[in-house]
Amino acid sequence: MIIITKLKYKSIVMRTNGGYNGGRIYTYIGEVCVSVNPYRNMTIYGSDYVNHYKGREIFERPPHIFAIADGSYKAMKRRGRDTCIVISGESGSGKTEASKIIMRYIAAVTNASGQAEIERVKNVLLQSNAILEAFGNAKTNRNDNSSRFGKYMDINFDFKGDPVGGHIENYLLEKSRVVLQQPGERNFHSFYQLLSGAQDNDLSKYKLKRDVNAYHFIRQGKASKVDSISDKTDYKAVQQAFKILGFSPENIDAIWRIVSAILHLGNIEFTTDGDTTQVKNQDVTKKIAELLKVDHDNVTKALCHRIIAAKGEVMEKQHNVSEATYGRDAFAKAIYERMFSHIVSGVNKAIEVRSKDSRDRYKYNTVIGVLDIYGFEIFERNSFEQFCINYCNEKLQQLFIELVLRQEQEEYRKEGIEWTAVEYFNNEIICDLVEANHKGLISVLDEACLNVGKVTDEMVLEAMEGKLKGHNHFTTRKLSPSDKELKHVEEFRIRHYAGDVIYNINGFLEKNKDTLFQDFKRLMYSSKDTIISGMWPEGAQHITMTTKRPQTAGTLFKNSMIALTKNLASKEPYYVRCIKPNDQKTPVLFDDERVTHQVNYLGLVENLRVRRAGFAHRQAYDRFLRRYKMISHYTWPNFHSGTDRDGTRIIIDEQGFANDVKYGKTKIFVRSPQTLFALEQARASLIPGIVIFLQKLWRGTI
Ligand code: AD9
Ligand code: MG
Repeated sequence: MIIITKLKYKSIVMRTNGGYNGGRIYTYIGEVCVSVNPYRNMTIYGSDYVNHYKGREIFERPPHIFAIADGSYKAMKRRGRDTCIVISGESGSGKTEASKIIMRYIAAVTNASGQAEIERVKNVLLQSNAILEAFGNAKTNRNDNSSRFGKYMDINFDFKGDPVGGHIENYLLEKSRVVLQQPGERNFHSFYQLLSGAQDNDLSKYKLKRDVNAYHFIRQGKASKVDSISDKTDYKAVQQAFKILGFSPENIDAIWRIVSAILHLGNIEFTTDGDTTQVKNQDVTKKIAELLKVDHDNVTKALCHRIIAAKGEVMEKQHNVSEATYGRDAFAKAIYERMFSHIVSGVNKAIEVRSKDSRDRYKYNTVIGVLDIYGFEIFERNSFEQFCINYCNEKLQQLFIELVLRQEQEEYRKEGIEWTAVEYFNNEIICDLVEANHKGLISVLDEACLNVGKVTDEMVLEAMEGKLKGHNHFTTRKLSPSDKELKHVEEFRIRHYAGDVIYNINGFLEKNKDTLFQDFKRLMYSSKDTIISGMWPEGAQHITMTTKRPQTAGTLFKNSMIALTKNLASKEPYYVRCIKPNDQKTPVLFDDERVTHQVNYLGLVENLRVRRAGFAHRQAYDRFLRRYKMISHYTWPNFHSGTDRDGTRIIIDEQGFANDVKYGKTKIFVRSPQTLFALEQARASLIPGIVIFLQKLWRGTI
């Protein structure tokens, strides 16, 4: 077992005595499951393990993520509670794998009666991962299969506790990756899957060569081959999953045509004679027009001009080369993002609660939500995307602090147990730094986006400095000239709960504004392919119609995060905290320093302190007595002389644990896990004798 020991005052570290290296990758702090990425396939998820954990109480078995899945499932089934499992940890720590393990567990323990519709739902839920990962995951320098979107999945259960459907909410896809990748990174897997996996005739239908290096948008990172990934096999799995989810052949074809059109878009070059800008390689725009089923002239027009309406008059404005390149990239990003949302809607259609019957039952029934979102990340160069991702992690951390501490405190109060609060760092101040109205970084960015005059990223940074001077978690070179780490004037630093991150302001303004020229929207709406035109309904708007300024990317994200945390807070939460053991993605290295750092910033130290100051375990008296009554002659085989609480007290006193427990109104609180283990051992050592006793009783020889 991995033991979390206290080192000095503040840090705790996971020791590996037969632990991580011995394959024991899970431990608990209270009922929070801490998971260390094993970086190798483990044989601990098979049906033998499922049976071992099914229906058990959390402390009855060695720590395992199955116990958390089972805990949330039991709460949902027995007590009718909506529950959620929040999986957090930095990039590459194992969140997505954990979410899949949880879903597989739920699939394994449900539908005992083998109903066809429920089998379909389970299959669809499991298969949806292949599709979402193909289009939403990518190789980064932190993780070969990094989620570049956030995913919250609700699974709906009927009154019998069988899954009848679900719903996926996706959060901010990192679409900048479509046009730009850092060295060592890749674009989304889908592009490479298509080139490796499609049959020759399909490739020629999409006008593609098999060679990754032929396409600018997917070759920049110079990392097209990833050892741990087979794009060819994954392509097959995605095609299969599309079919299982009921995507029509036309729909699947439209999706791959869009992917192909994006590959071609990246190869477009522009020329100018000073006055007019033109596409240099019209053979490429012709392919795009064919793939998107739009008029070729309209493609080149949308790329090189924009139509603007001023005072009711419609004018054409030429782009210069850099505007045209900007437009091309914005177009590629936008159509990928729309396509991704279209795919998520398709998945949702396949998993929505179907039969009228189950929809009616669903009204009375419950959900388990599973959250798997991009982890905290620090790159060489951090931009708007990291800013959003890290803010999201701040919000989840805040929720963890609040819920774990609040729940704990509430329980002690309810049960009448004395309690002294434990100090902890509340990261609310960092959330406010990002999201506060008027003064927060997103507000400052939005204000700059609203300005009609020419605003630059540098001006945004100055406005931030003006508003946030003296903030403990924000600094720039100007605010802190002696700070050696801030090497460039365009950088700012946020002191996140998980560490300092230096962001480069360049591009923030544009990414927040997220402008896509109307011309592209109209172009897509004009597609003869109804699946494609259906993705762009706003293209129907006439040019002279004034449109309301759309919300900025930052504000949309902020609002979605606030809604997400509110939703999670309304459910009974279960936590999985994932730890990355090293940066080399290897199963053999347990880097103490890296692990200690994560243990500290994840608030596991405080979590542990709360549990230590409080109680490691609590159990209702009747359950406690049922489980341990055999270890005392006063309570076994029968206990007649008092309440469940009296019986519990007899056992505890007899075992000599009186000083380690407190008696609440309905539950016993046990301070140290050792007491619980000792009780478990006492029970386990008696079981063989009890079996013989019961056999004798059965045979009538007693
Ligand atoms: V990110 O924030 O999306 O970049 P995650 O989701 O935290 O990240 P992921 O689950 O993708 O990390 O895990 C990274 C890799 O670690 C996987 O591709 C596996 O190779 C490996 N991994 C993680 N958990 C397990 C596990 N329980 N068993 C085996 C694992 N391998
Ligand atoms: Mg992930």
